[in-house]
Amino acid sequence: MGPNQARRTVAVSEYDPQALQAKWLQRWEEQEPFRASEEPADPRERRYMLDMFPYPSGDLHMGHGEVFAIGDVVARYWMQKGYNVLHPIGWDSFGLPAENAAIKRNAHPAEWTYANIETQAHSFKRYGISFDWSRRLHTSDPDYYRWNQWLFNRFFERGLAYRKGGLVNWCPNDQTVLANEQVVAGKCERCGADVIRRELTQWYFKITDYAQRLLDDMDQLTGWPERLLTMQRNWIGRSEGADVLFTIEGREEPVHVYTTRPDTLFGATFFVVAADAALADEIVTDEWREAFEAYRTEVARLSDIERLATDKEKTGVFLGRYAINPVNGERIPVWAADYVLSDYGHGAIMAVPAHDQRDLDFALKFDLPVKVVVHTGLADPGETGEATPGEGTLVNSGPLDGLEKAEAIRKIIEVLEAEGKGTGAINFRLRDWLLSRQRYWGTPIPIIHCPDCGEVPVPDEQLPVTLPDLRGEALAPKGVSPLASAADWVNVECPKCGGRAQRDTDTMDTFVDSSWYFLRYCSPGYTDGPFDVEQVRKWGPIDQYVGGIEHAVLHLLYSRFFTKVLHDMGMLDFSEPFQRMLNQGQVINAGKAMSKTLGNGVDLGQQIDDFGVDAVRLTMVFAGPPEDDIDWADVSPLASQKFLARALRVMSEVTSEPGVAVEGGDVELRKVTHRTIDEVTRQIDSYKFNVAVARMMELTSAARRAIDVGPGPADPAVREAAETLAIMLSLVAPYTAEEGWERLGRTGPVAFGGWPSADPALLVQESVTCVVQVAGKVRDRLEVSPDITEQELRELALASEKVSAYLTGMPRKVIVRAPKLVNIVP
Ligand code: ANZ
Ligand code: ZN
Repeated sequence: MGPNQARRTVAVSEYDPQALQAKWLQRWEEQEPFRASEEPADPRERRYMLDMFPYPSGDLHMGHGEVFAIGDVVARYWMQKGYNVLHPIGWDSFGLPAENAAIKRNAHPAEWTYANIETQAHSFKRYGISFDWSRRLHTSDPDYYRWNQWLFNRFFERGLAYRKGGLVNWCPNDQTVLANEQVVAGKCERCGADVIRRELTQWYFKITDYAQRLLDDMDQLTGWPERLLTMQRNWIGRSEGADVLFTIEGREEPVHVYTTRPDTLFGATFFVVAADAALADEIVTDEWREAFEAYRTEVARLSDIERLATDKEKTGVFLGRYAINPVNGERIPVWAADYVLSDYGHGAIMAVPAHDQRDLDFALKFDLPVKVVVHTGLADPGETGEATPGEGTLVNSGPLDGLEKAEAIRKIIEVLEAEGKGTGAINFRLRDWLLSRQRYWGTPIPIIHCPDCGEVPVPDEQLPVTLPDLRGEALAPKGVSPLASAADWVNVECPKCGGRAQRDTDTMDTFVDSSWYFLRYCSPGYTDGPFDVEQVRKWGPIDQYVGGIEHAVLHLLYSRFFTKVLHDMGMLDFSEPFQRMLNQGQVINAGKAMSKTLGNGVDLGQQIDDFGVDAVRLTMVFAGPPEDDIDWADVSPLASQKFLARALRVMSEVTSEPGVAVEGGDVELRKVTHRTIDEVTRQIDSYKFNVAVARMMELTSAARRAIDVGPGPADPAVREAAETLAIMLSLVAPYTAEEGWERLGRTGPVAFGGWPSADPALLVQESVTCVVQVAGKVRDRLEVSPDITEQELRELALASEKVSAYLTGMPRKVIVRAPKLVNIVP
C-alpha cells in the first residue's frame, strides 16, 4: 500500500487546533527537531537567531506572543533554507519583582521565580516556538551567576570595575540605587516613585573608556534600524569644543569650563556652578551661604532629567563672587544653579545668554546682561527671549570679528592654546555604569573588604559566592543591602592575609546578567569559563536579534560594551554582538496600552484556548509590519483560524503521489506558485512578514480554485502549490503546516522540508496594454502586468510624460479601470 492510499483513509476532519496541538507537540517533544547541531562535520552554514530572553514575571503575555512569533518566522525560515540554526531560550531570572513577591508571601524569591519559569516554559512549548531546549539557562542559577562574578574579577583586574563615592539616584520606595538609564522623567522605572539624590559609595563599570569605540563601531551596525542608532548616539552624546580656564577672584587655582561654543567667549556675561558641586560650596561668600545651602537642599531632590528640562522655571543663587573672562578680562558674576550638572563636563559653565536658551532664560529671570557676539540676522535675543544658537558672523569679539562660527571656533582654540588659557576638548554625555544594588535577588559582588588589604576579589576557584538563604521579612528594603544582615555570610577571612574581613553586601545590576547571556548559549554547560571560546567562534556574532525598543540604550549598549571588553581580553573574535536588529511594536487594545488599571488586558492563554496557537501566531504576524503596534481590537484571530482551516483542507485534498513529476502540471497554477515563492522570499528577507502571509493566502485561494474548477486535485501543480504552502506556513502556523505535510504524504518535520526556489521561467508575466486617455483622447499606451493594482496604475499613468504634456495641474478626476484603461479628466 503506497503512502497515498494510506493517506486517503485519513478523514478530513473539521479544523480542530487543540487536537493538532496535542498530536504534534508530543512528537516535537520526543524528536527535539530544533536542536542546533554541533557536529563538526555538519556542512551547513550556521546562523544564530536570538530573541531577548524573558523576565519570569508570570505567564507569557500578548507582548511575548508577538515578539516570539516574529522571531520564529526568521528562525524557521533559516531552517527551511538549510542553515544549521541556533535558536536558544533562557530566563533573565534575577530582579526586584521576585523579591517583592517574596516579602509579601514570606517566601524565598527562588520559589516565585522558578515556578513562573516553569509556567512560561510550558507555554512556550505549546506556542510551538522552534527553540533548542537543550541550551536553556536561568541567570539566577549559581552556575550562571558564577560567571558574572568571574567576569567582574576580570573587569576589576583591568581597572574597569571600581568603587567611588558620589551622588546617586535613589529610589526611596525600592530602597536602592538606580542607574541614570533607570530613571524615567524623574521617576523610578520600576515603581514610579520620585527619585531622589543620595551620597553613596558604589561600584561602577568604566564604560566611558569605551565611549569612542561604542560610537565608531556603529558603522558596522548596518543591520540596525536608524532610530536605534540615533538613540545610542544621543545617549553616548559626544560633543567637540574647548576646555577654557577662568580665574575666580580670591581663588588661586583657575577653574575649567567645558563649552561647545568657544567662539562665543566674548559673549559670556555670567558664570554658573552646579549647586551640588564642591566648587560652589567652596567659593560661596559668608553673606550668601545661608541662601545657597537652602537652595542646595532643594536641588538635591531633583533628578538630572528634571534639572535639564528646558521648560523648567530657572532657579539659582548668587555666590557673591566674580570670575574673570580669560579673553577680555571682564568681571562676571558667579551663580549656582540646578541646570548645570555637577558630573558633566567640569560642573561649571560660562553662560552666553544671547546664544544659549537656558542661559537666556536664566539671564532674563535674574536681570543679567545679554550680549550678542554672533550676528545671525535674527532679532535681538534680549528683546525676543529667543536665543540665537545658529550660524552667523562674529561681532564684538576682538580678533574673531568677521569670522564665521566654524572658523571662529578654530581660531579661538588656537589663541587659547597659545596663551595657556584653554585647549580643544571632546566630551561625552555617557556616564560610568553604576552597578551596585542594595537588594537581595541578584549576583553578589565577589569582593572582600579587608582593613589591611583593601578590596580583595574572591579568588576564581572559590566562585560562585552564592546567596545566603534569606526569605520574607529579611528581604524588606532598609536602605542597606539585606545581605548585610547575614552575619555568617558577611564575616570571612581575607583571601590575601587571612585576617578578619567582610564581604561586599551589594548585588549586581541585573543588566550584567543580560550583557553576555547570548555567549553562554553557545556552550551552556561549560565549566571552564563563561563560555567555550571555540563554540562562540563558530556561532557568533548573533545574526538576528529581536526585541523591544525599550532596550535601545540599556541592554544593547551594555552588551556592546561587554563584547568589546571580551574582545580585548582575546576571548571573542568579533567586537559587535548583534548584526541585525529588529524591534517589534507593542500589542495594544482599542488604541491603548494594555494595563491592569484600564482592565483592557487580553490574555494570551485565553486567546490560544479560543482560537488555537496557529491562529494567534498568524494574527500577530499578519497584523502589520513587525515594527508597528498591533491593536488587538482591529484584528481577527477567528478570520485567521478560518484561513488555516481552508489551507489545511487544500493540503488534505491533494490526490497525487508525493514526488510526482511536476513538469506536466497546470502552468497557470505553477506560475502563481512560483511568483509566490519569489515574492515571499524577498518579503521575508526584508521583514515584511505580513505581506508574505497575504501571499500565502492568495496561493491558498489559487490552489482551491484549481481543485474545484480545474485542473483538479490530481494535477501535479496542485501538489506543488500545496507543498509550497505547507513549507511557507510552517513559519507562522507550525501545527497546521505539520498536519498538512503529513496529509500530503510527506514524512519528517515540515520545518526542514526545504525552502523552494522560484523557477525564473515561470516568473515571466505576459503584459496587457493599458490605454490612457486625457479628456477622452488617447495620449499614451502602457504595457502593464495583468494584476496591477488601481493605485499603481494610476501613478504610472500620471507619471507618463506623454500624459503630463496635456495636464496643467492636478487633474480633476482620474478614473482607473485596471488593467486596461485610465481616463483622466483635466
Ligand atoms: C557656552 C555656550 C554657548 C554653550 C552657547 C552652548 C551654546 P553638549 O553638547 O551637551 O556637550 N554645559 C557644559 N557643562 C555643563 C554642565 N555641567 N551642565 C549643564 N550644561 C553644561 O553641551 C555642551 C554645552 O552645555 C556647553 O557649551 C555648555 O554651554 C553646557 F551659545 O558653553 B555651552
Ligand atoms: Zn587582608
